[in-house]
Amino acid sequence: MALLSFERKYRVPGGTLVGGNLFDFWVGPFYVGFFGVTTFFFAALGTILIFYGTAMEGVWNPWLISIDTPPVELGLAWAPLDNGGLWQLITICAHGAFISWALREVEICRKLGMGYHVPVAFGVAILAYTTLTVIRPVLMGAWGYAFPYGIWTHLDWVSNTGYQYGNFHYNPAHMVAVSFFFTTCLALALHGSLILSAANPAKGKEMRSPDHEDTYFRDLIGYSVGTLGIHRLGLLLALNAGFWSAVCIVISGTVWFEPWVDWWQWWPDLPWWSDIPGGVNG
Ligand code: 07D
Ligand code: 07D
Ligand code: U10
Repeated sequence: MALLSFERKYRVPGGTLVGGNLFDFWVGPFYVGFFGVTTFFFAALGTILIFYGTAMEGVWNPWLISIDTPPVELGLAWAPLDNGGLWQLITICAHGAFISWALREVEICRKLGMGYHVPVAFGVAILAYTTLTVIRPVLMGAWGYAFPYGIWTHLDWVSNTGYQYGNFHYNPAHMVAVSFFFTTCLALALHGSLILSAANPAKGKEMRSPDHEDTYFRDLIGYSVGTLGIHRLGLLLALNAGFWSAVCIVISGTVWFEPWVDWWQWWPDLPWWSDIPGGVNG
C-alpha cells in the first residue's frame, strides 16, 4: 500500500483526551492534538530559556553550555533567575514537554485502538528523570542535589555524586540496573540477529518462518520464549533497567549516606560465620 493511502486509512478523527476535535489534525507527518501544542509550547519555552541562560553566561561552546541548579544553601526555595531560577523554570518546562509527549502518545494509541505500552514505557524514563530532578532533591531538602543541564557538567555531576558514596559500583540497586541494561542489549542483539537470519535471506534463498526461529533456540538452549514472548521480555528488561536506576539514585543520600561498600557489611555479619576466629570479621 502506498504510504499516502495507508495514512488516509489510519488518520482517523477522535480518541483525543482533551480539546475534542480542536487540535485533531496533522502537520506533515506529525499528529498535533492538544498535547502536541503543549509539547511544542514547553519545548520551545525551555529551549529559549536555555539560550537566555547561555547568553547570560556568555559561553557558546555547546559542550560547555550549562544551566546550573540553585546552590544547596537555597534549599527548596525559589531561586533568583541567574542563580538556579532558570534551572527551576527549565525543569518545569522539561516536565511539561515530557508529560505532554507521553499524553500525545496516549492519544495516538486511542486513535489506532492500540494498547498503551509505548506511553507506559516512556513513563518509566520520565520517572527516572523526575527521580533525579525532583523526588531525590525534595527528599534531601535542596534543588542543588539535582543535575545541571549541560553536556559536560551533567557528567561531572554523575562522577561527583558517584564518588560521594565511595565506589558507586557497590550500590546493589546500581548493580541490578546495570545488569538489566546489559541484558536488554543482549536480548536485542539475539532478537535482531535471529529475525534477520530468518526473515532476510540472501538473494534467491527462501525466507524462514517463526517456527524456524522457535526451533533455533530449542536446538541451542532447549527452550524458546516465543515470538510474542521475546517482545514482552525485552520490554520487561528495559523497564527494569530504568526502574532500578531510579531506585539506585533515590536511595543514595536519603536512606544510605555512607560509602556503598559499607552496606555489604551485612554479609560478613551473618550470624553463622561472624564469630569465626580468623574469619572476615577477624
Ligand atoms: C539515542 C535518543 C536521542 C537523544 C539524544 C539526546 C539533548 C541535550 C541539551 C546542551 C540515548 C539529545 C540531547 C536534548 C542537549 C543541552 C542543554 C537516547 C537516544 C541524542 N542525559 N549521560 C548523554 C541526557 C542523565 C550520562 C548524551 C538527557 C543523568 C552519561 C546526551 C538527560 C545521568 C553519558 C545525554 C540525561 C546521565 C550521558 C547521549 C535527561 C544518568 C554519556 C544520550 C533529560 C542517566 C553520554 C556527553 C543518549 C555522553 C550521555 C542527554 C540525564 C549520564 C547529551 C537529555 C543525569 C554517563 N546524555 N545522563 O544517547 O556522550 O541517550 O555525554 O535526563 O557518556 Mg546524559
Ligand atoms: C534519566 C533519561 C530520561 C530521558 C527523558 C527524555 C529529550 C528530548 C529531543 C532527540 C535513566 C529526554 C528527552 C531531552 C530530546 C530530541 C529531538 C534515563 C534518564 C525523560 N554506571 N551512576 C546510572 C553504569 C558508574 C552514577 C544508570 C554503568 C560509576 C550515578 C545506569 C557503569 C559512577 C548515577 C548506570 C557505571 C556512577 C548513575 C543510568 C559502568 C561514577 C545516576 C541510566 C560500566 C563515578 C544514574 C536514575 C539511567 C541513575 C546512574 C550505568 C558506572 C555513578 C544503571 C554501566 C561507578 C550518580 N548508571 N556510575 O538511569 O541511576 O537512565 O539515574 O562503569 O544518577 Mg552509573
Ligand atoms: C519501532 C518498532 C517498529 C517500527 C519502528 C520503530 C521502535 C517493529 C514498524 C521506531 C524506530 C525507529 C524509527 C528507529 C530510530 C529511532 C531511534 C534511534 C530513537 C531515537 C529517535 C530520534 C533521535 C528521533 C527524535 C525525533 C523527534 C522527537 C522528532 C522531532 C519532532 C519535532 C521537532 C516536532 C514534534 C511534534 C510535536 C511537538 C507535535 C506537533 C507539532 C508540530 C507539528 C509543530 C507545529 C506546532 C503546532 C501546529 C502547534 C502550535 C503551537 C503553539 C500554539 C505554541 C507556540 C508556542 C511558542 C512559544 C512558539 O518497534 O516495529 O517499525 O519504526
